[in-house]
Amino acid sequence: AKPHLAVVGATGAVGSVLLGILSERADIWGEIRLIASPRSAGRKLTVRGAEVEVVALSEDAFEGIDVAMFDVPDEVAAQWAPVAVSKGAVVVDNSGAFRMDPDVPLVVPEVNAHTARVRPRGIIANPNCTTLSMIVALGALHAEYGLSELIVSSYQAVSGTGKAGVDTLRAQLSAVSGTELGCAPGDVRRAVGDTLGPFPAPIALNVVPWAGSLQEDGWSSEELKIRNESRKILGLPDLPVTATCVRVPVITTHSLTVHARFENEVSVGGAHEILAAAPGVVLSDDPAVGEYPTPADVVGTDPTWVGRVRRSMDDPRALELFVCGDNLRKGAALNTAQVGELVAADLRG
Ligand code: 11C
Repeated sequence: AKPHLAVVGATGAVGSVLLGILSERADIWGEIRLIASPRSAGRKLTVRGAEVEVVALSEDAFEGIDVAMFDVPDEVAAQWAPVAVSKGAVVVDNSGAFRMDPDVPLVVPEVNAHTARVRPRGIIANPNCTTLSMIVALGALHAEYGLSELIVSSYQAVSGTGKAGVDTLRAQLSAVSGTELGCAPGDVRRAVGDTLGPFPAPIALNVVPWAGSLQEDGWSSEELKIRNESRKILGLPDLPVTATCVRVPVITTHSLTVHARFENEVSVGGAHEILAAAPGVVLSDDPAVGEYPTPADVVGTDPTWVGRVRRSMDDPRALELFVCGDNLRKGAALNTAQVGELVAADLRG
């Protein structure tokens, strides 16, 4: 029999992308039950071409469910994932609640699929979208060259903060469009007024060196997630990792510049071969004809796109890369769907 699936948080930004992805991929599921907060219960959403009524989150909602995909805030996942497990489901959780728990695997199928089989708590965690936007490409290079240090900067899209971020950018873009704003000190701030939404500074005509919450010594939570999650996924607990996270006026698709140092000497030709052959990666690297990935071209696609591959001028063991990934697809919903498929295969034995 086909396993039954629950999507918890079906009405959210990632949840709705997930329903689209489940409708496009091979149909391995029996029932797909849609679960959301009581306020969304009764709404009808389309999945696999059919309308399905959303049910309210409750213990009973997990009755008969084999796999539950969670796309909800950390505190909701922390409370309800164990409930789903107690009802017999394996949970694939896209929140930050369980990622660093040593008894919860943090899985990216192209990089560490084998870790999904050992899940003492019945929970598998899905990484943060910024980590996910680069890790498939890095995993492929690591497998060949042995990663020894990572320095990254992110250029993160506003949909990483959900609908509020997207609405804020759209509102601010209309406030500044067709004007001369952006050339005099303070004029963008005056134009956007108090419509900052989830951002600490204007996001239209601007870049903001901040994502997430303030942690010790001036680091942001997002920067620490990149460090901790990359180490766990790659199985390199002592890997030196430095990240600087920046929000940019892009709706969807995170980008990163990457300085990756390896145990062994690298070459651009070798890196090209590895990346071109890596499942889930597209190499787009011919600057002579303007070929490199940009969010405008990558949005809506599944792979991790890599361009601007260079060997560091002063270090024959280091590569510089520019990487883009759709933060709502591979960065969230697609990886969740892929991990769910691994679990389903496992359950079928
Ligand atoms: C952002 N990466 O772009 C964040 C959103 O830990 O899953 C995802 C936060 C998380 O703001």
